[in-house]
Amino acid sequence: MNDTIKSIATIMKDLDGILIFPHINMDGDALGSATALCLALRELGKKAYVMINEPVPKNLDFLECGCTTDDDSVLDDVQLSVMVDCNGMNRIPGREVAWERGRLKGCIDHHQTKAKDIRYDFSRIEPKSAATGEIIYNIVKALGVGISLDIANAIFTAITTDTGNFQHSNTTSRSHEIAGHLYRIEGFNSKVISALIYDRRSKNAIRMEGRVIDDLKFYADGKLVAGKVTLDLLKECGCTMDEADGIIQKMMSIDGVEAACLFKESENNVRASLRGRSYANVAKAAAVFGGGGHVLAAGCTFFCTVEEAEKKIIPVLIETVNTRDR
Ligand SMILES: [Mn+2]
Repeated sequence: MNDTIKSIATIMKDLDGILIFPHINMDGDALGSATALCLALRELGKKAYVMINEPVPKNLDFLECGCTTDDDSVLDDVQLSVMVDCNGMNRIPGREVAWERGRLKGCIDHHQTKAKDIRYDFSRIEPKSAATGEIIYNIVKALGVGISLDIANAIFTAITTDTGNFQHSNTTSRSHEIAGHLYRIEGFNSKVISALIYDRRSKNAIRMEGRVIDDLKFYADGKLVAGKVTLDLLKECGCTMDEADGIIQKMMSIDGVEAACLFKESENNVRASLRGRSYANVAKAAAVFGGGGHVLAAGCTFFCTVEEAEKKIIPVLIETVNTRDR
């Protein structure tokens, strides 16, 4: 059961000492939503932090406004721990101790798949929202806080990144309406923010992308495309995994492709990022392997080699692109 925006704002107004948890491998929506909420709570005079345990991706460094910390003991008294853009403990690994410090637990998210291992004092999960940033925008308004330039930049980042710059099918009139309001905030400039997010890729990252694209495999008459970013490739190109962002969008831009799968190898596991174009329910395919996400954007994790992961998931994805069940 979803709590209302108003009741969540009322709960938050009464609390102080709030830790906000974006998901691991934070993206623009996770960090943008967390930052916007943190800044709004601070506007109300509250002590709030965004709890992270990994570096902020380079293309999101402009969101750093003193909100993030990796210090578990940053607050003496934590009255609320709240997850944003995720809803399960598996999405905040390494931050369990900090999470448990919150006397109340909350969740604000837009992912369709819900974790069963966790109980919240309040939660709001809106799968129809293009970004968690849209929900946060409404909470900020319900808190009675004016949208500052920093909050506007954070919410815009959340929405532009999760909608693929307003191109994905999750984009709604509301996404544009919220963006429309942000444009009216003094000093807001979408061009500047977009350039910071999208136009700062390194030469190495572009070269790595070329290597991945050279090596793509196609299945099911070109309806499915799969690629991989291995540890060896990262090393050869002098890149980190966050520099692989955007490759899957390139794969999806190929004519005739209905679904894409990008394997990302790390020391401990292989993450498969999945995208669907129109009818391929990739959340369902991800769920077969214990993953989840949105109907057209999902992911799952394998604890084996890339080749073994390929063997497991490619047949499922071929089935997915060959089935129109929605
Ligand atoms: Mn999101």
